[in-house]
Amino acid sequence: KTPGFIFDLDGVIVDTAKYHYLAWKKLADELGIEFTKEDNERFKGVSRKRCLEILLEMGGIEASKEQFNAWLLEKNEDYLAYIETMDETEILPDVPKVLQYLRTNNIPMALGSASKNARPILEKVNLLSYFDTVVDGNEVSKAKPNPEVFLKASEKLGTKPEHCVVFEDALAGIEAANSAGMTSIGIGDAEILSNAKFNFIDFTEIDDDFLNTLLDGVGS
Ligand code: G16
Ligand code: MG
Repeated sequence: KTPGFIFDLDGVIVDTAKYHYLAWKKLADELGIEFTKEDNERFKGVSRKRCLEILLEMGGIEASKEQFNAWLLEKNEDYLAYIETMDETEILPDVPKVLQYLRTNNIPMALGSASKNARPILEKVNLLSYFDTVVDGNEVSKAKPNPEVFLKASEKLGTKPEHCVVFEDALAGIEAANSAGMTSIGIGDAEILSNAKFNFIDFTEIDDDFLNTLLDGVGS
């Protein structure tokens, strides 16, 4: 049985975390909330709505529903302005190499992201065509570490969860993959992503041999 490969977007395929940070930082400054790059770590893989809830908790700010939604919109408009000029140069190292290898071997591939902007970003960096299906923040109601996003991706790929491999850069995403019963691969700091089945700093460390091991081991 052929395995299904599922990729997170931010932090795995492209580094949009820096743009999310700039947009949250701008809003935090306006609201008089201190917001550092370390704080931004907690926002990785987390839905936009949940991020704003955390930010307001940090500042001890209560907001009406209208105000809350206005700030959500403002953050997203700023974020969209930052990603407006994104292109292929922002793809993380060796990602196309891995996608191409899997495509050559006819491996079904899905995107599994918390972002509602996933599709336009994939279009900008010219990688949309690699994915058989895209499951993003518009389709899921339960955020990572809930496995909903990855279970939906495996369903759309027609591949059982135990035959799926997930590439993730966020702790919550690794937890989601593990509780879905999938093979989790942490991309980034192995100490932070210690519960991943395999760890790599980035895709430059992933070679064809390792991919072949996955193809043999997970699909059988
Ligand atoms: C990404 C980011 C999160 C971001 C979320 C929602 O998730 O890691 O920081 O808050 O998407 O993004 P948007 O505001 O564009 O809907 P992932 O799952 O791709 O890492
Ligand atoms: Mg991510």
